[in-house]
Amino acid sequence: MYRLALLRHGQSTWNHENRFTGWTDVDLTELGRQEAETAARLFQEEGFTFDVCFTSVLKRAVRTLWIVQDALDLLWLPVHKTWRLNERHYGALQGLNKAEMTAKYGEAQVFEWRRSFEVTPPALELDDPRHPRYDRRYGETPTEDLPATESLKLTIDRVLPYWHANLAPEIRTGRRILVCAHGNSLRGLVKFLDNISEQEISNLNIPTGIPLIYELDQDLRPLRSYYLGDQNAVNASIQAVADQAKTKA
Ligand code: DG2
Repeated sequence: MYRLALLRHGQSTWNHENRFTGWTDVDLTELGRQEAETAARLFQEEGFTFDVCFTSVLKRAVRTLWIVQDALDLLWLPVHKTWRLNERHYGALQGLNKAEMTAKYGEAQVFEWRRSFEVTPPALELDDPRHPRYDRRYGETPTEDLPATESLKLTIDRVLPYWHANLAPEIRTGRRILVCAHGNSLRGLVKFLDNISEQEISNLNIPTGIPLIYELDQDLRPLRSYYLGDQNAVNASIQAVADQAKTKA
């Protein structure tokens, strides 16, 4: 049996301000840092250690990983960073407040933007300075691969090749891997691993800073998956993500 550890980064400044974030490179809040510390403590208490780590090229995930590695005295581990684990690109919604968008466009529209499988948010213009083609960290990435918006489907289309080419082979060698990524890049991975339908995936939310463990068989099919820590707190955090776009009553 193999074990795979997934971790969404701790609370970011834009999670805190309730803004669509996507590829915007915001940092962790103090609470986000504490969440990463808590995740590390849970790993330690449950006897987890790692041989290799994977993360996105966005600092909220990278810093979460650093905090976990530091707390586990594993700063020496190899770390692979890839844009393929980045958050789903939220297009022109990036920077906008989720609850304000609900007040303006209604709950159904915002739910569709956040949780439908195939709908893409309005795209960034090609000449928008926020377009990833102007960001040097994506300099090695073919321009046609760089999104100006992404649905969950499109996110999965660029996460899965990385799973097949990098993550799965690493797991098969027996190395214990930690993947520190984002709400939607992880939803995409979970959809694939658990074979969740396009309808059902709308109801799946991943909380910040709580380790999600998969036990996998020889063919990397899930035997079981579970969050570490207090399950009431886990459920409350999942609900908070689901409710993020609600307008204040
Ligand atoms: C959030 C997810 O991404 O937002 O881009 O706003 O995981 O990087 O904080 P993350 C964003 P929702 O899809 O849950 O609205």
